[in-house]
Amino acid sequence: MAIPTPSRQLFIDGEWREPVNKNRLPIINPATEEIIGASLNFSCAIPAATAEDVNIAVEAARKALLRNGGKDWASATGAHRAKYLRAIAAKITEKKSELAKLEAIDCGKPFDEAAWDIDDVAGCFEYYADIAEAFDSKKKLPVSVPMETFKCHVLKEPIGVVGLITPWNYPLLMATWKVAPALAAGCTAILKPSELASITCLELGEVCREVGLPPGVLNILTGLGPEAGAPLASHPHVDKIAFTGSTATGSKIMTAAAQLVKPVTLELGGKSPIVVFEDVDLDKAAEWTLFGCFWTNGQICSATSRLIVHESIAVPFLDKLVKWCENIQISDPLEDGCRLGPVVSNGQYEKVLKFIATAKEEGATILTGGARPQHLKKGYFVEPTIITDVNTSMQIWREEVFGPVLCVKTFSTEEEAIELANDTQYGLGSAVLSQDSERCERLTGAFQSGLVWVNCSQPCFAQAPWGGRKRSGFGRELGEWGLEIYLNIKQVTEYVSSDAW
Ligand code: TXE
Repeated sequence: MAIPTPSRQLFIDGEWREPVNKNRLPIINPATEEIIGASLNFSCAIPAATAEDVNIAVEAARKALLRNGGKDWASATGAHRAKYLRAIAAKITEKKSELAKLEAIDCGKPFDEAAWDIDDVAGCFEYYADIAEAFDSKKKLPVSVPMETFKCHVLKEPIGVVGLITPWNYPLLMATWKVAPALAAGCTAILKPSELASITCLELGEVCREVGLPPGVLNILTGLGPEAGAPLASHPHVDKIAFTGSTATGSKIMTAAAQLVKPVTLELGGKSPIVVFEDVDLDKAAEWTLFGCFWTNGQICSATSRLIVHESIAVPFLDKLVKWCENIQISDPLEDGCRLGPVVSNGQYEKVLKFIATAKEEGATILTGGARPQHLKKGYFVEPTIITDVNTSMQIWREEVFGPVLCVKTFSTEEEAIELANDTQYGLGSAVLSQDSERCERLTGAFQSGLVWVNCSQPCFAQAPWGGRKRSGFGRELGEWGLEIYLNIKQVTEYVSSDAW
């Protein structure tokens, strides 16, 4: 079984380096509540970077961006950058099983889901290798202007050194959604993964070393948010911040960036609806509903965690959901057949149980689940939970839980369904399940969200834009849009007449 060596350090300027203050943070397996490696007689711990390490990493990234002698990352050809992105993809595929195991023990997601994630990581690097090959920052994009005495064109150039701050629910995949397009665009980067799940991001450093990525192009600093993330967000030589995480932290990052008028993109929380009409096939609809909410142990920013179901099918539909929930295999993520693992940490476990307790106090009914599964005495496990008798002022309807908890409301008319779906401060995803394509089209237009799923929930492709509205943030990752957020647009206008001005 792959266990990270205790010797991983911060990855700066192409090398492993001890953090300046030599501090480390223990990492805990959420399925056993043990420090990872404890049974093998060592305690695996991640280095805890601080502002001093951030300064060193930013300097390395700046040097790599604009090294003298034409060997810099920013002005290299797209084909040159693509070569490295492809090599990273190939190495990740080679290490898939090891990386999936590390992901599963670090953040608690079932091994099979972690393995899909690693496939997606390799796919995303491959995709941005293709994009990098087609992208040329020196290409003049003509702009037609109404005066013949002037010629105008646009250049799309890398934005510079970027800070990438990422969460724990898809540790390596969320990092990749940022690292791959940033590097494809010609930016150099400092990645700060979540302190709750950093191991696979450190392994990405090893992959970069093995493929010979030029020093300083990608630097990886593990550590706490306020100690390592905040100095990165407010660093004067970091040109842009891309963040995925909570709305509260996103707001802090935006405030810090605003002091320097630094661009940010934010992918934040959600409370996405799934609207189920009376004409669905109940089995298929149940599958998408459960997958949409409980995948990754319910810790997905776009989880469709508010079920809005037509009143005429509510009883048989909920019966189906409950039966399935009661049969799901909840176990150590590495056990064969595991479908639901633990949530990431003790803090998250307590938070989820508190949400359930508050829902009960506010008068909701726990239809199934609501507690730790009885057969598991250790680990941060929560049963898949379905909550009914919910009203729209309850916390469980309004706030993101980030755990395996689905809350339910019924509707009678399409207008009511739309109103309930949009009754949220968030705007990341929305799903509609119905065989009536015109109805699906109407809901697609009415949903106030950046993503819409029709007759499904959660599929995600490297080619298609991802991002939210309202308090779910702004900016789009993935696809060609994911490259644009790492580019500056430069207007060049030339006076071409022989007449004196
Ligand atoms: O998130 P944070 P946490 C939601 C989910 C969860 C809650 C809290 O509801 O229960 O957030 O999780 C770094 N300056 N999501 O506390 O704080 C931090 O180190 C700069 C939704 O883990 O947002 C980590 O790398 N950086 C979400 C990253 O921010 C700071 C996924 C995310 O941590 C910082 C995760 C600071 N002041 C949680 N403070 C999604 N949208 O997918 C923290 N960080």
